[in-house]
Amino acid sequence: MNVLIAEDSPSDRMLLKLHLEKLGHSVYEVSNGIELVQHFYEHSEEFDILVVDLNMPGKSGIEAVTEIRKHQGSYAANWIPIIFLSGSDAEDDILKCIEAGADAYLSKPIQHKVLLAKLIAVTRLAHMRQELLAANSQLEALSTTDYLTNLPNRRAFEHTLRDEMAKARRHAQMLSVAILDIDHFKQINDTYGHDGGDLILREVSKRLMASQRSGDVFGRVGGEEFGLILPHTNAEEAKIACERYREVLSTEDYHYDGHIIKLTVSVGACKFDNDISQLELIKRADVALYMAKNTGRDKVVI
Ligand code: GH3
Ligand code: MG
Ligand code: MG
Ligand code: MG
Ligand code: MG
Repeated sequence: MNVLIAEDSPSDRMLLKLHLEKLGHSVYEVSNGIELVQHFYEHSEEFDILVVDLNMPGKSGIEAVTEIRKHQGSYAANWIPIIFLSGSDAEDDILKCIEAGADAYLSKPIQHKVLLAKLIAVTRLAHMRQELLAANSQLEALSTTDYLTNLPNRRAFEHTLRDEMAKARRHAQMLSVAILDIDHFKQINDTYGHDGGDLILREVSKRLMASQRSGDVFGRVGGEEFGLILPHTNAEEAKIACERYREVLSTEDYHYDGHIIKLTVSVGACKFDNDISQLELIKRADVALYMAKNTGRDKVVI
């Protein structure tokens, strides 16, 4: 286990570290409550167990642990096992520590087997937390990834767009957005079946990814529609980038079940302006796409 210990007394800290290392754990040390909160927030998921001294200058163990447990919504913080450490055997102190969010209480001087026993108990909790964190990140991946193409789905795409728009505003940077739509895709489905259509969608995603300009973000935002985020890109550069993606997708034939399939795509793009909303930005790209569709397809309109 990776154990973060917070203890202000250097000699107690050293002793505790020796005990823990003897039991095969990796130890990281801080010397007060302020450092504990800060270090834990920055590396929550790297630690499995916290061992916290009750009395420390600046911020006490109880204050620090109360703060950590209040970090609502973070599984990493809510479920980290915490062992309190104190020179006091007072009933009130034991109760206060557990109430603040500790899972075990250990009095100093440390008795090796008592420490071992408490560690065995909280290691069970630590394993449960690890499973919770893993399940949570799996869920996160599932809820943001399009299962057919493995691209970010619409939700993830819009989330990234929101972040990129905020960045562009904050740093006065260029940004463009595009929607790329396969032309007459319905015909492909009608001719080769839904499986043929699916294969095309996967192949289009693959070719997009293979030709991805560094920093560009793609997402599958509709059935046969892909969203493109082009950071640091003005309208002129967006036109060039989108033309390149259009060409990449339409130059080489696609192959399905012995058939040779040709396709083209239309792209509507739009540059970001400081006072534009996300909805409006997408709408403008959509209007441009509509123009591309109505003026012959197989083109980029910006
Ligand atoms: P346009 O050039 O105007 O874009 O014509 P289109 O045929 O591409 O557009 P339309 O919106 O008429 O048809 C899109 C089709 O995409 C209809 C829908 O059944 C199909 N589609 C949507 N999602 C999927 C999918 O996941 N797999 C497959 N195979 N087809 C899909
Ligand atoms: Mg102390
Ligand atoms: Mg289409
Ligand atoms: Mg259509
Ligand atoms: Mg469409």
